[in-house]
Amino acid sequence: MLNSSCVSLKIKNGLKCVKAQQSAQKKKQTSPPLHSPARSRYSGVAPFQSPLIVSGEVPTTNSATSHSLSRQSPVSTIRRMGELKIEKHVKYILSVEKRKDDFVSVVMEHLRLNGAYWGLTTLDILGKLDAVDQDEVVSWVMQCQHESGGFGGNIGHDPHMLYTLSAIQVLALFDKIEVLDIEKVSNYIAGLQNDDGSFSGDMWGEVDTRFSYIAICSLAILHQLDKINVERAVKYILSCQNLDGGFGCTPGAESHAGQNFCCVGALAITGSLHHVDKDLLGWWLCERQVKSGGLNGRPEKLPDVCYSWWVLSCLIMIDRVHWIDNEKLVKFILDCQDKENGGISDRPDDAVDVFHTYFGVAGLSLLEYPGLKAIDPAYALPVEVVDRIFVSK
Ligand code: 3PZ
Ligand code: ZN
Repeated sequence: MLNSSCVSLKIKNGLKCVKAQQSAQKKKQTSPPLHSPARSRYSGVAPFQSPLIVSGEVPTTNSATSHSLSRQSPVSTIRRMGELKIEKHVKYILSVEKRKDDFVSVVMEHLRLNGAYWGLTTLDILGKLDAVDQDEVVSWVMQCQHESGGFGGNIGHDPHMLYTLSAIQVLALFDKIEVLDIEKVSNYIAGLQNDDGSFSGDMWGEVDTRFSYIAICSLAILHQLDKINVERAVKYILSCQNLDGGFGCTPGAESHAGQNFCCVGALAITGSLHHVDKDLLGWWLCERQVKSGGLNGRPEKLPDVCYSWWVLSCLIMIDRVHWIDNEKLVKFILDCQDKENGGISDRPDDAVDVFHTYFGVAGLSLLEYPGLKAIDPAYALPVEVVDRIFVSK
């Protein structure tokens, strides 16, 4: 038994080396290093302690054969890879926001606060956040708060960590964190930490590394990380890393792309990424790219636009984004657009929704598609919002 696991580890390490060599070669040939703030913030330093990179710094090299895109050279990039229908997507998001009683809204009723975060963050990345009535949104968000301090998915719904982070993120987008009773919200979140360092999602107690991320991200934004035991939280997250390099929702659970984002994001925010084997994790992540250029969430599964975010954000945080073909991924995401009515779907020719529109646009932002605001891979908020939270205080 011992032997077989050693053998499989050896095989994996062997493959990993091949992959690393291939990637290094690929990098030499085509890809200049990138120095944008979104990409460099997490190289081993806790951002809330000392952000190293000045916003607006541009890549020093740029060539027509480069795999990486640049916000500075839109014309050639768009000509080569197709066009993001920015105006159509803005219209689509605004129309979903207004349609409160159709089928999508009925399905989404219980997670409306998540939906608001997806839609509003998309608008902000597209430069159109001012198209919504800020006071109306802020007032509605605050009506979703429960007396416990947590937020429900809609007015009158039970509080849960999932909606509490969305509430905080939406308020951060509008620079309205100050309307919160920070003591109350952060006590709600901190109260959900368990003795082993893990977090439950609500009072009913389901444990999942998703909730570790939500707690750490929320408390970091509120400057209240000292309310929890960060060391134990990190130790718990590390105990969820598997031999294949990926992370699961509890110790021993199968590696999954979404869970990787939560674990890697939480480690990035707490300045703990030096604890992970980045080559091994990077190997699992870059194996997610399939022929069409899209990324899947687990081996043998179909690609899906939302994995562009879960996987790509991790690769950027661990500095391995050059291990996948960026240009093919851009093309896959652009192929998932509804070019007539706006919106992005999970894969080409499926029905669009707000969730995949957000993750598609956010993925393109991570890939530095021209004309989009940069998004932070750990906080999943525009870099300028994150800078406002951490640099100015
Ligand atoms: C979708 N939810 O459980 S859900 C979600 N999925 O609430 C929202 N990729 O059918 C929308 N799949 C669409 N608008 C899908 C959010 C899921 C993720 C499903 C999905 C996405 C492939 C199958 C879980 C953050 C929060 C929640 C999730 C993930 C991350 C659905 C199906 C499920 C859900 C909602 C609607 C329309 C939209
Ligand atoms: Zn999806």
